[in-house]
Amino acid sequence: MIQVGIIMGSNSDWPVMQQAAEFLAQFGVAYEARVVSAHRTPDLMFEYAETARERGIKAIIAGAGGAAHLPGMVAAKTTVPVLGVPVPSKYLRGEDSLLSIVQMPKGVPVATFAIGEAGAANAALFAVSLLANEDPALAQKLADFRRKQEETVLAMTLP
Ligand code: RP5
Repeated sequence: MIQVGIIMGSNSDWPVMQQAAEFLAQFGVAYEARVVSAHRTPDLMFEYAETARERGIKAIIAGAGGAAHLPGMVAAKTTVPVLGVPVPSKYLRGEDSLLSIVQMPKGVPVATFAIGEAGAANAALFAVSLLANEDPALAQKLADFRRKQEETVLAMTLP
């Protein structure tokens, strides 16, 4: 059963959002990835958000660039946690995306991550940690991941 939905405003967002998919795959979390645009396919966006909970989706990672309304509008139509990823934009380097996603009015939260690949990766890791609350095996995988990461940094040398 699909546990995490990854959605994005355009297929041009995929090089960034692919990071989220790769991390979820690494942890064995079942996910789907779809293009759902707030501006270009608003009816699909509403349908996706409205049916997410009944389909068993536990978290939605939503990435968009520019006037990035997708995460906020999806959050407005579902109580499934929405994790927003600002995708770098052509002219404002994603600062527009970040500000569009992060400044939600009180009452409809979107957990907002860093601009770009790091944000997509961390959104996936955050989704894993949400799922790990109810899944001890997944919690162990997350602890192993952190330990390996720590070992990698401890082994770093400088010229
Ligand atoms: C947004 O517009 C998308 O999320 C994308 O980041 C941006 C540009 O889309 P394309 O013109 O590349 O389709 O809706």
